[in-house]
Amino acid sequence: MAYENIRLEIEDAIAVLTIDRPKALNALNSKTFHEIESALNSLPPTVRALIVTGGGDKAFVAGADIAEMVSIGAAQAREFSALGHRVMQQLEQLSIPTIAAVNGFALGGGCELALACDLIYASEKAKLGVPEVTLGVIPGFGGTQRLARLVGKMRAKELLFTGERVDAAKAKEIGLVLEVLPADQLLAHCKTVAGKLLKNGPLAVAQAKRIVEFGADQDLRAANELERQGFAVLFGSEDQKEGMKAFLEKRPAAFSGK
Ligand code: DAK
Repeated sequence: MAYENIRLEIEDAIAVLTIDRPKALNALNSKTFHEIESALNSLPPTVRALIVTGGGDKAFVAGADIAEMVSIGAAQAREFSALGHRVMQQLEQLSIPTIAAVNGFALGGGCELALACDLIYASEKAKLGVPEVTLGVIPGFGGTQRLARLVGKMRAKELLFTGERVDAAKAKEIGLVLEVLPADQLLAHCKTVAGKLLKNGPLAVAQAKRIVEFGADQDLRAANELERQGFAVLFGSEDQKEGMKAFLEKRPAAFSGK
């Protein structure tokens, strides 16, 4: 399918989704959100990891599109926010692991997009932040909640109240990104990480993701019950038999995802 504001490239089991509107530093307008939604819906089952990055050499995503938002009213804002939430949740709930390759500015909605991914790696050039208060608003795509859950309430409040950007090193220090890479190595690093995940049982990786995601919002007892159920379900899979047999036979496992 032809897209205007994004690119979806699939190399074997890894898909790379590039938000590609460099003239607006890849800002997210409604059209871009609809294209992301449709790209995510179109992923074939052979894809087992997704990398999200930004087109051009400056930005991952510089935010929601301010030009589109400047004159909207409350009703449209609610619609736009609902669209953004839907897409972020879709990304968060994909059964495959997702990796944000933050190659430049990840501000506002761009930071929220990275936060909806499972793993975040950044280039040395990256700058991250949630500057919405400087525009008289707050993040509208789940960023307040995902940020606080990732870096803790107080760090999140500091970023949200000041609207200040942090560089990649500081982002790593506060746990907002996992690692910082030279710009020309970022994508290759993300593909290497994706490649490692691909060696593992896909059903097990999907369960681990689901249980961390859903468990994080529940009390410990309920979350542990989720883990027990997920653990048991995997024992009905061919992958569990194959993984354990392969170990005992001292050979690499050949997982089928069944
Ligand atoms: N939206 C639209 N256009 C953007 C943009 C954005 N977020 N960011 C940059 N651009 C455009 C610029 O307007 C400029 O366009 P032209 O003037 O060339 O036409 C072009 O991209 C290049 O940008 P600059 O000339 O500004 O580039 P610089 O290198 O000088 O500066 C920058 C880079 C990233 C520091 C700067 O562009 C910047 O500060 N951008 C805005 C960053 C920002 O504030 N992001 C947060 C956006 S607000 C809600 C829904 C959503 C949200 C909130 C509520 N509800 C519905 C309730 C979320 C809000 C946000 O994400």
